[in-house]
Parts: sequence; C-alpha cells; structure tokens
Amino acid sequence: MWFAVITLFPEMFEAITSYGISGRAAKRDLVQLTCINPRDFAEGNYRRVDERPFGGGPGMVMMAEPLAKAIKHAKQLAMQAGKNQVPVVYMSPQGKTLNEQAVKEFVEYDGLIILCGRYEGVDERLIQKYVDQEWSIGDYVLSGGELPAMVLLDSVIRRLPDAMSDMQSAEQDSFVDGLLDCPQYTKPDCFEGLDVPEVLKSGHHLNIEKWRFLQRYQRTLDRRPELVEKFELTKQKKKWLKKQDSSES
Ligand code: 4FD
Repeated sequence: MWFAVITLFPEMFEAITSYGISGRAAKRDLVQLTCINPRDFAEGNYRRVDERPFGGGPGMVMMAEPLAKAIKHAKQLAMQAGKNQVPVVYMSPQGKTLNEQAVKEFVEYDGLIILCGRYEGVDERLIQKYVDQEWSIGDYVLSGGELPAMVLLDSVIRRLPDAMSDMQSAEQDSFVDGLLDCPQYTKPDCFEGLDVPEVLKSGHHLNIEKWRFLQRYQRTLDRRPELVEKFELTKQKKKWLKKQDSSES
C-alpha cells in the first residue's frame, strides 16, 4: 500500500518505517511511505507555513497555500505510482473516532494521503477544498497530527495481507471479532507466587478454547459491556456460557 504524509516533521515517521511490523513491511516493499514537507512549498525568505488567525485569539493556523501545493504534489506522485483510489485524510480532534472497522475499510484503498496539522489546525478552506475524510484517534488534544497519523498507519499496515506472520496474525487481535483479548501467559510456570492457569498447560485444545472464550467474555462484560451487546454467540459459545452459569450457583 502506498502512503504520502504531509508533515512539518518527516523524521518522526522513521518510527513507522524503521521499527517492528511496519518497519518490516516497508523493508519488504509491502508499504511505500513518502513524506512531503509543506515548508518546501512555502514562499519567501522565511518559508512561513503558519499565520495568526483572522478574528484574533491565541496560537497560529497553518496556511492553505503551501498545504494545497503539497497535496497536489502527493496526488501527482500517487498517479505516477499507478495508485487510483487515494483519499486525503486529515487527522484532527474534530474527526470521526477511529476504530477497527474503519481501519479495515482503509486497507481497501490503493493508498492514503495523510495530512498532519500543527498549531491550532489548518485553514478551513483547505479542508473544504482538499480533504476527503477527517479522523480522530480519540477525545484528547496532541501537539500535532503526526502521532495520530502514525497510529492510523500502524493500524492499517498490520492488517495488510502478509504484513504479519501466521504466528502473529491480525485475525486473532482484540476487537477483530468484537470482544477484548484473553489473558496471556508464558514461562515461567510460577511468577512471584502466581501460577499459570492449569488448563493452558493441559494440551486439551477444546478446553483451552472454551477457557479463553469465557475469559474474553467475562473481561468484556466487566470492562466494556457495550461491546458484548453487539457480539453474536455461536451455539457452542451459548452452551459454554450456560454451563458456566449453572455451575456457579
Ligand atoms: N485526537 C488529534 C489529532 C490532531 C491533534 C491538530 C486541529 C489540532 C489530536 C487539527 C487541531 C490538528 C486526535 C493537531 N490532536 N493535534 O486525533
């Protein structure tokens, strides 16, 4: 998948291109990521990209002109790379909140152009003319759109076909089927007086599957009850839950 990121701080994206699953995907050319610095498209000796807001008030606003030129350049690069479906995505606290379903839908595009704002955001007219989608990573404010862009990139890249080994597998993650993940254990058998649950060492695959499902279901009920309401139970899972209920009382 092809990505262009419009950012005043291109070096930050080495976090994506150099490390972990996303770094490996970039090295294997499953991911092509280009950063475009709007400062390279700014005019004058000082190459300013920010200005004081009309109407006054604190902080600065990113100017439309250098961002428009940067986005046009990104679209040219996308075309040269043979990428047709490449929406412009703006990371902002005013956007729709990202979730696993939205991430799944991003994976279907040929590429993304991701716009990172700094200061108090960008001139609204740039958004009107050039932005296709506005997304947020949650209800809090950061100093720039770069970290949110990296969150989006990581979540999309790990879902690309072949980005993860069969052992890792995005299919198994929390949220993918709507429930939270189960507890995980590894060596040693006993850590500071806490034992690994016996069933996980039994080698009985059906019992392990049952235990893991009941753990996930209980955790989700405790921590995120609103997620359980949307979860569709299979016959097997209904049976497991019923048995548990009757053995408790
Ligand atoms: N919650 C998010 C995105 C960006 C950001 C910015 C307007 C501020 C948080 C546009 C105001 C961008 C988020 C930069 N903070 N800060 O996804």
